[in-house]
Amino acid sequence: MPKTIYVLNGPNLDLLGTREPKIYGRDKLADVEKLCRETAKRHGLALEFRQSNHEGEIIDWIHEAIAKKAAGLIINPAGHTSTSIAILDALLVMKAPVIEVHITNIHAREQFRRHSYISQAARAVICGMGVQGYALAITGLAKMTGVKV
Ligand code: CA2
Repeated sequence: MPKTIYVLNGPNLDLLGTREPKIYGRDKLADVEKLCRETAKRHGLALEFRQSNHEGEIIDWIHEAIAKKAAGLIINPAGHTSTSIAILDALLVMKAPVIEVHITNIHAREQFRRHSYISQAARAVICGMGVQGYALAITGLAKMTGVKV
């Protein structure tokens, strides 16, 4: 049975590639999912890829990942990054590694984007690498979880 990892995407990321291409690029969320599926497959990992505009749904999925003993979790918390103690609390329960991903370099943007509650639960944070950050995160998780290709 392959190990499963979760990739969770927060609010408004369903708009990726349709608005603000100068900031977020032209790839759609479906392209990001394809990239993640290809990368996970290369590393022999099964993948759950999800997006929600609702904080509670994201928390339910983190609980699901924990209950199903996921090998790791990647999260782009989007707008919840600087506000959600609830998502942080859910992630702190997870023993498997968590990687926080942002498409943009949040530290080079507005002040309010620079503080992340989520980082306190993250083994690693990748930001500013565009959507390739997701592939890097999956490769990093594969190394951390010791999956052999
Ligand atoms: O850089 C990232 O990945 C962010 O997590 C994206 C969030 C933003 O709130 C964070 O500060 C940084 C925004 C996600 C919304 O994505 C959109 C994509 C296209 C058009 C409109 C929003």
